[in-house]
Amino acid sequence: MDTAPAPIKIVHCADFHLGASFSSLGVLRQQLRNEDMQRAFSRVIQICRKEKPVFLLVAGDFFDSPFPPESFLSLARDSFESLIETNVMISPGNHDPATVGSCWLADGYWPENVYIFKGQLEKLTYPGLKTHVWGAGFAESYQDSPLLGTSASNEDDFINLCVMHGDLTTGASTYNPISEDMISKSNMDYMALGHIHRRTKILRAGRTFYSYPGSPEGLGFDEQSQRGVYVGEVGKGICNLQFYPVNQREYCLLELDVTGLSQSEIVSAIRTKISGYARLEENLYSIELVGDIDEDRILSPESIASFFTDVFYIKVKDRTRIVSKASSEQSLKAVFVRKMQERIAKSPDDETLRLALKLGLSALKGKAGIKA
Ligand SMILES: [Mn+2]
Repeated sequence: MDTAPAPIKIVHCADFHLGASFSSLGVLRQQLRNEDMQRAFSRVIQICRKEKPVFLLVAGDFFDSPFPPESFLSLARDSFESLIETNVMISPGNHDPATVGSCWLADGYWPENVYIFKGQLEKLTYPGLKTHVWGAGFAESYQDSPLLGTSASNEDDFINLCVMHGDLTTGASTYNPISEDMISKSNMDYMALGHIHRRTKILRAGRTFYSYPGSPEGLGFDEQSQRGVYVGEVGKGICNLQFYPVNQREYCLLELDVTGLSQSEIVSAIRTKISGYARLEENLYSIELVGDIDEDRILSPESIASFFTDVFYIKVKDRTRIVSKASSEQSLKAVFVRKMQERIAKSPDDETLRLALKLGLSALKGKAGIKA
């Protein structure tokens, strides 16, 4: 009599983007962020050494490009090779597709325990584990037609895992569209997905569990909070995965209403806000100053930021509204203020517009050289 297969241990990661550029942070910090990426990846390898998963499922965009820097390439190869008890299953994504000449197609480069899905859906069978591992990979940067399709349906008593990079959507996508309906019809036990950088919980469609673990190290201020991988057991109708954080730093996007505050009050309000973070010196902060500022006040984001040399990175952005008594008047000054505020509203990132408004106001107020 057939017995149900025993649950198996897996680690699921995605969207490392190793080799990504952090040039907006400056040369020194870019180098340090590269080291962070290596350390976050090495954390995952440490977790694998300790937990000894049967499969490490890598759901795409492992590298930021199909031609990654040699340092990341050899780190990946040597690390994977060291996991002697683990099968590393890689599904290339839209950033690191298995194109001709890509690292994924390099002859004899990857160790024996690494399997790379290079295109359409495939199935690998592990009879001893009563497990099938399905996977597909991007062969180009775009993939309009679903790689999952309907061919995956399988009714046997094996555990069915699937690793894939794709876009969870109800409509079309150029990044391998995957709908809940397709997941539900796939009859997989677990789908290890990548592409969406914000972590999901363990979700379920029909009898299929699925998740996006998100990027294990944040890549920008739209990738906040703790980040990591999923670790645990999956089986027939069983999915018991835990989130393990591996990120080295956190991106923190904060907003501060500075209406009525002096510069020193702004500085201490920012200090209070960031002191809520456990490793506050390690993080990257983007502080947006909002609220109303009187036309006579000069707000200097650079000078405010200079009070925080103890943190890894801080950027202070002026998003305040300049309030001028002239706005309600019928005068040249009033027209100038209104026109400038319209332009600032359209391009809030353009610091020169704010400066132009302030300089214009002081010029109009000063009436320099005009005799009464
Ligand atoms: Mn990605």
